[in-house]
Amino acid sequence: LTPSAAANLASFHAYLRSSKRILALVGAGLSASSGLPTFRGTGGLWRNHDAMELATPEAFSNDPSLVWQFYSARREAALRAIPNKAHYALAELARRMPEFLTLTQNVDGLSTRANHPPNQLLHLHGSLFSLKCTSFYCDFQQENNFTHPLTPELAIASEMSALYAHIPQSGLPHCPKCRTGLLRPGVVWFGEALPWRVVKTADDFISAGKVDLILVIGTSGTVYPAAGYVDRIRMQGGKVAVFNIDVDDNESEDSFWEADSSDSYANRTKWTFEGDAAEWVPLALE
Ligand code: BJW
Repeated sequence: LTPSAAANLASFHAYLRSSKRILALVGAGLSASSGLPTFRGTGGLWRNHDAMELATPEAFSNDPSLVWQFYSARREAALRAIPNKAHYALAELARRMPEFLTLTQNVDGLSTRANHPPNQLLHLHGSLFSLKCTSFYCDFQQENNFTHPLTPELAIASEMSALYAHIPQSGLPHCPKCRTGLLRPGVVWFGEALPWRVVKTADDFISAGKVDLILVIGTSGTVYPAAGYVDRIRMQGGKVAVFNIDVDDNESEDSFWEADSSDSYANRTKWTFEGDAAEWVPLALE
């Protein structure tokens, strides 16, 4: 470590030790070193499709075969991936601190697999391994379905494969309850509400007392309402620590971590740890 990096880390450690209530907001960069691609920037394309254009209800209704192949490939990649040191460090912090909560935007299940205490882990954007029936008349929902592939036809949708073949509706996952509805992944697409229970639990945590610190790990902070938690904590007087491989890039996009110049408000982005989250998070949380 350079002397300035060591001083930054020491000042963070001192504040961490004095903090009682801590939030972590995590995103795709947390799982990057486990080999899972992020959404934006390099690696944000799947077979030449912008991942953002596949994560919408419109994309699913226009081309469920394409969208299911995207999610099937991601289920496979997530099942093959293993949690990294940052997932474990967050799980460990949760065990040490009862008033610590991780808000994850990730749907890959890696925090759970790192034994993060489940009552201190909120999945803002659902899970690749949840399924829901799309029929208006059916309420079927299922969690922790790790079957892969979900249908024999979806076996063609491997992360490795460059092939794209249209799968007729009959070859896509169907609801075991109503037997007619198409199933969809239990993730939150653009324009959809986040699970209310999850939002309520996060809100209750924030209103129960001042959050001293928010750890912002591997997220571009461009997707709301998740990104809004950073400002909410800052407005309460809490401090912000950012862990990102590319801090400059995100600043230039007018992201939240170097809020505008002048006041003490901006000063509340206190620490930036530029580099791989899998390296910095364990060092910072030890
Ligand atoms: C590393 C690293 C390494 C890389 N180490 N770092 C307010 C203002 C403007 C717009 C809105 C607003 N409120 C709502 C909206 C609309 C919309 C929105 O936010 N749009 C913006 C794009 C402008 N939001 C919504 O639609 C949300 N719903 C909603 O608001 O509903 C309202 C409603 C209420 C009541 C009824 C009905 C509706 C829903 C948002 C859902 C987002 N879903 C997705 C897909 C999930 C499923 C899937 O996985 O396929 O969630 S989109 C995608 O983005 C995914 C992610 O969780 C999310 C965030 O991305 P993340 O994790 O930050 O990844 P990246 O790739 O962006 O960044 C990675 C970062 O890691 C980078 O910074 C790298 O530098 C860094 N990095 N390697 C450390 N090794």
